[in-house]
Amino acid sequence: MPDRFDLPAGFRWGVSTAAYQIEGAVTEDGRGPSIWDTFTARPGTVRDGHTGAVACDHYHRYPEDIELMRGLGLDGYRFSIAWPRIQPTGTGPANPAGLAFYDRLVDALLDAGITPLPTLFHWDLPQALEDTGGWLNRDTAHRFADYTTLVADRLGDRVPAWITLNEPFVHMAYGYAFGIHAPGRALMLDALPTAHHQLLAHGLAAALLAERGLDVLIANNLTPVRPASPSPADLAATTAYDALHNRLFTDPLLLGHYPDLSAYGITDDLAGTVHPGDLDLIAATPLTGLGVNYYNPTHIAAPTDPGLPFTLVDIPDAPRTAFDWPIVPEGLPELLHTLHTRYGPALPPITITENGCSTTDPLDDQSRITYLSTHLDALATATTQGIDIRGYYTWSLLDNFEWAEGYHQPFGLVHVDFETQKRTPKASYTWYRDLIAVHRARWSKEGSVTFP
Ligand code: GBH
Repeated sequence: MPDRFDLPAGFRWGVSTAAYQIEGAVTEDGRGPSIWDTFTARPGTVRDGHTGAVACDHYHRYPEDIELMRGLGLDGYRFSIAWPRIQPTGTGPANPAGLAFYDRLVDALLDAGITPLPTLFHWDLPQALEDTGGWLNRDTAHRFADYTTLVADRLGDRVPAWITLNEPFVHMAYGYAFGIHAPGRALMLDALPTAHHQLLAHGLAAALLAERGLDVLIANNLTPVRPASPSPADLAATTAYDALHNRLFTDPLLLGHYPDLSAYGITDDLAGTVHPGDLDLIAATPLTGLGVNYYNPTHIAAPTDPGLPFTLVDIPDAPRTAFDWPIVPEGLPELLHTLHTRYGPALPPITITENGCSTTDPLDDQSRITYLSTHLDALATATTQGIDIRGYYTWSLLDNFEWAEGYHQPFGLVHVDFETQKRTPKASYTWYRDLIAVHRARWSKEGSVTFP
């Protein structure tokens, strides 16, 4: 069986974070409010009333955090840019202090030999844009294009590859359909236009990035979808869920059209939303790479509630993370094989842009080491079966603000004491550092290094 040391030569090792989850400093240097500042201020939205106001104070402590990254020997760092730092109200000229922060961050990363991989939107929309409808408003896509121009013109000389959006499905579902994330709207299927407007934003931004000679990725949270039983009703429900979760956000990019949601019993609210030419625009700029955030598979059964054509059910017998998410490493190659079969030559090279788990063991996090090593071994089987996978960015460098769970779900290779801001590398940090070193040495010396 291939294992993680068989991942290909040149495979890129990284870690991922996101602005609102680590930066803090939410009122500093002219940053405007984001929908997460508004949402976290509302009682009952986030566990224990936690907010990202201070988070890991990365805005001030980024040099220390980059030292931690240098210690890992990383190739790349995936972080996100806070739109409300660049345009405090989501429109108009750039806030110089906001651009200057990411300028310093990028230069410090390059000095440490780490390639910056920014995500332009990781859920922290400027509140002023939410006030005019957020992603329900088509205009937000055009505002995103303007924001992209400001950032790409400033950093594009040093940042080769860009991720437009993080997990547009989760932003639609959690933010606009169920209301458990910002902006806290519970529109159920009326949230569907936010899918199209995010993809339109991607298409507009992708063209601007490509014009500047920059590589373009998107980070989709994809899941292998499995029927709870082989019954025709469960199979039909599985196809419907797959269309909504996976294909809705990937088919338009790679095939140039949406799945026919109405064929699966999903009220198709996209009809009035998609303008002529939109799909051409969304697919016009080929993705340099597809970012895949993988956490777990999803089991689906026939609907029990008339509103939706499927029900999500538990995966029987799977071990669970501290977050109670099922641990299924073989779901990762399963997902990649589905993508390979579904999209064929239209599938660009893949980068795993997130994968990881929350744990309850603060420093000796053996459960994280097991999670990461089994997923990386599973990933290696897919690379040896002809799937082009270029890199792996684990979620996350630091324990951080885990959205609706506040600081209760630690995902970091590095422990953060949120009273003192002291960073302490966990056992998984040392493990990841050694893995990167051994994998690199193996390929530079052609197999002369072995690992116990
Ligand atoms: C990502 O979202 C985000 O990009 C990141 O900001 C976040 O911190 C990180 O992951 C960890 O949450 O119901 O048991 O099947 C992940 C979105 C949504 C992943 C729900 C897994 C299903 C678990 N996820 N999910 S389960």
